[in-house]
Amino acid sequence: MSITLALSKGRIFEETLPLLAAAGITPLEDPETSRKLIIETNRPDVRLIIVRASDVPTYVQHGAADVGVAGKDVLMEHGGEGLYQPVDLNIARCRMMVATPVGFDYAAAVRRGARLRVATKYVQTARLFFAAKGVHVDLIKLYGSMELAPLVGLADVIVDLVSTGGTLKANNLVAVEEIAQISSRLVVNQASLKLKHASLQPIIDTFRRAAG
Ligand code: PRT
Ligand code: MG
Repeated sequence: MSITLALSKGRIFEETLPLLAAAGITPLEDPETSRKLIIETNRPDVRLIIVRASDVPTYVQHGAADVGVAGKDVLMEHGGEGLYQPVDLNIARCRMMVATPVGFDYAAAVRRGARLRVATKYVQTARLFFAAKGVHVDLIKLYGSMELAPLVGLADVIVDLVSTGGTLKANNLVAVEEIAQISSRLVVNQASLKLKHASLQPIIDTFRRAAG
């Protein structure tokens, strides 16, 4: 039975390549240069589909892909419904943080019980995080460049991913609280795991060993 694997271009594709290699899977085209969204591999029974990072859980949940690689940030936001998450691949690591302009007294605003305007692409995750802290927030959904929002008065704080910290620094922002450590996970469609167990289990096992 054939296997469809959902990946996003960029860091997830690049960091998954060595894991695919360990499983004897080589893509026949490079998604960075090819315009094809379905990429065949050296194995006639395995193909890749190239989707937006935030769409990977959706394709796998509905069985349009049997397996995929998605960041924990994306999985927290999606909810993980219908997905089996057997392996932390330890790739594309970063941290989800609350960040503010340098000089904004976040701790004092939280103590005061101030209502915070939070700009983020992770509205569900941010909602749960601030609710658990008892902080009142107005959530502002953005699709990118969150770092801009506090600089132009759209928000008091942002919730975004940070790896080197270079983007925050360049925009005079500072991380003030960690929400979660992020890495990418292997996600598997629950029905596929049963129906295609013979083909999927060796891939899961190899990824687990290669991820260390
Ligand atoms: O880019 P696109 O809009 O298509 O989608 P995407 O941003 O969701 O995809 P992509 O490929 O950029 O990210 C895929 C996954 O990589 C994310 O879901 C995370 O799990 C993971 N990851 C790891 C990161 C980062 N590190 C990261 N640094 N994703 C994004 N960033 C961004 C961050 O949002 C911020 O704008 O990089 C910037 C900060 O980087 P530093 O190094 O300046 O701190
Ligand atoms: Mg990106």
